[in-house]
Amino acid sequence: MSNPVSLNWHLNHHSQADHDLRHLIVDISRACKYISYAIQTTEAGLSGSKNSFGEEQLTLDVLADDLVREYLSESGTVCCYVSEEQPDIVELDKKGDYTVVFDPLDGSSLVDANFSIGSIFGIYKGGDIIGRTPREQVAALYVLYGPRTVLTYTLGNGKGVHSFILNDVGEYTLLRDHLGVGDDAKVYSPGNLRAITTNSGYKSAMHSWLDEEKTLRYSGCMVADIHHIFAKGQGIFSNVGGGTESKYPNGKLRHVFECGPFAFLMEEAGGIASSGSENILDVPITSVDQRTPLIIGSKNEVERVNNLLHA
Ligand code: AFP
Repeated sequence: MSNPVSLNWHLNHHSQADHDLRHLIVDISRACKYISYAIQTTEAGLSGSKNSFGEEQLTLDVLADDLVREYLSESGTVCCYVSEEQPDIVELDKKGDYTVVFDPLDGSSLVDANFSIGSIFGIYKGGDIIGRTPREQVAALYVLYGPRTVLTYTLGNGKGVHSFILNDVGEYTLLRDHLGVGDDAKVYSPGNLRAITTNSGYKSAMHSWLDEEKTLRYSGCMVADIHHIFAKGQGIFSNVGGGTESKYPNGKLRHVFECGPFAFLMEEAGGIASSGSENILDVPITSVDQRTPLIIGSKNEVERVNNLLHA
């Protein structure tokens, strides 16, 4: 029996990642292995914030943030990072070449329901990300903690999008390589639907999906919902805003940690990500907590929804 392809081998031989970037991605994958284990073994979130001895427990999102920080600190390749759990940019190793942006636990409000959740990462070369765009990422990856744990990464530049499964002995082995997303969508995944009360364009998009009898798949965790598009090779996911008086006028999602990394992965797979008016990869980062509307997935469907949003 031939050996399965490991993540490290794939980064090295297929994607020809440079030495530090390869080690950084492998270090991130290790942190996620422990996050996956913590999700399987802790009762935090499932049982409330106290353990069986009545002691306060760390919530899973704080635990996940600590684990990622620990591995990034040890890697020696990271000059700074930006986490959805931290208010500011955190400086690490002055000699490090990379900035890592991440949401350590996306979908944390779903933990008590035992739904799938995930982690999202974008990697930039150099220090300051303010004023730059997500197109400048040199890698993006996400880990989906579902019935099985799956990691998907890209280095962009035509090197493809590849998925790995965490096996029973704690190794990531190749599941599917060169994931592709076709131009037309049969499946839709509409987030922040509360916006249709004040956004007539979004309401039209929703009605068109119903009229066309497309298939609804929506879990409330964007990692799981966008992974569905990569797994099926088609689909559309949206999270757009309502009027200026609504709770999320720009949609609920963060540009830096959520929209940017997924846009980088989606474009590499042949799909596209839009803010409704611009390619997400070209929307400049003005602050770490900036929100952007997101319409992502099969090209023709994203374009059709953009037109409805502006009609
Ligand atoms: P939580 O991390 O608070 O659970 O939020 C998850 C999320 O940011 C993203 O993963 C979902 O797609 C989105 O929120 C769900 O938004 P709606 O509840 O408005 O559809």
